[in-house]
Amino acid sequence: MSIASELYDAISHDLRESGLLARGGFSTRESDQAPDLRDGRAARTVIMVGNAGPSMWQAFSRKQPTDPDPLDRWSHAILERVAAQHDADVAMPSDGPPFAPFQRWAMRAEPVFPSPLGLLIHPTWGLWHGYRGALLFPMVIEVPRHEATESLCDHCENQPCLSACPVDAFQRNDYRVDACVAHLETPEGQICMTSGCRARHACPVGQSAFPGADQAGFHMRAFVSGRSS
Ligand code: B12
Repeated sequence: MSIASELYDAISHDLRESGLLARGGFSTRESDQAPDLRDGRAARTVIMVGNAGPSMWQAFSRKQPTDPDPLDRWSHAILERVAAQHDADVAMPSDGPPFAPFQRWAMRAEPVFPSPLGLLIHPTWGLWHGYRGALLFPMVIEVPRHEATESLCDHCENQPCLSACPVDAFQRNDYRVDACVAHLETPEGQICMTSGCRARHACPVGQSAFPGADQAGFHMRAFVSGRSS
């Protein structure tokens, strides 16, 4: 095993106690629009950090932070700590506008594809996963390779995600955010608020990766109150 993959493994290991996952990475090219590091060096490798399954929520809830944007701040602190150990810098998905193109980076890092909802679909976790940040490195690091595959959505005949929303907020290539939020503020919308987006639940892939009502409710409340994710 090369030193470079040992570094990737060390980062995965450092993240694990916080329930976060190293989710692949890539060597940058101009079109990635990766920002420079704070000290001006160019980012040569990006490693994505994210969450899937219950582990992040378990670690986060143990801390019970009460500050505003608690999950973003908690994630940021963890990423900064890991970055400091490995001569890296941090990019956060919610920093902006302009936002860093996290979904495009994610597609470079692992086999995820745009679903009809706009969210990326993962072959195991379906629509139940997210990105908490990215680590930017000034050197080239060997990262896990992923085979070229195709999106599971290409073989999904009925695309139930597109018809599950009670107010048809998701149309192909269009997400009517105002209709979604207006519904979430009604009594009928409380089922989506407390147990997660119906359209995401309708996807047959990764149903067992649903993180649980606590976490889903947290994200929905954050989305409605700040229109953030
Ligand atoms: C602004 C934003 C929103 C806006 C607008 C989304 C939109 N219509 O584009 C609002 C506030 C509505 C939103 C909502 C949500 N979002 Co949002 N959002 C973002 C954010 C911060 C910036 C997007 C952007 O402009 N990027 C800039 C462009 C240049 O980057 P890009 O990667 O090339 O752009 C891609 C996206 O715009 C995407 N896209 C196009 N249409 C849509 C529609 C939707 C619904 C989404 C999510 C993406 C999307 O296609 C582009 C090409 O790949 C990203 C984080 C980030 N930095 O990317 C999260 C992000 C896209 N959101 C995310 C999530 C999870 C959500 C929510 C599901 C949150 C929740 N409740 O749990 C909700 C959706 C509501 C629901 N029903 O549940 C995740 C998606 C993860 C994934 N599996 O793909 C991201 C990556 C954040 C994260 N921390 O992981 N979001």
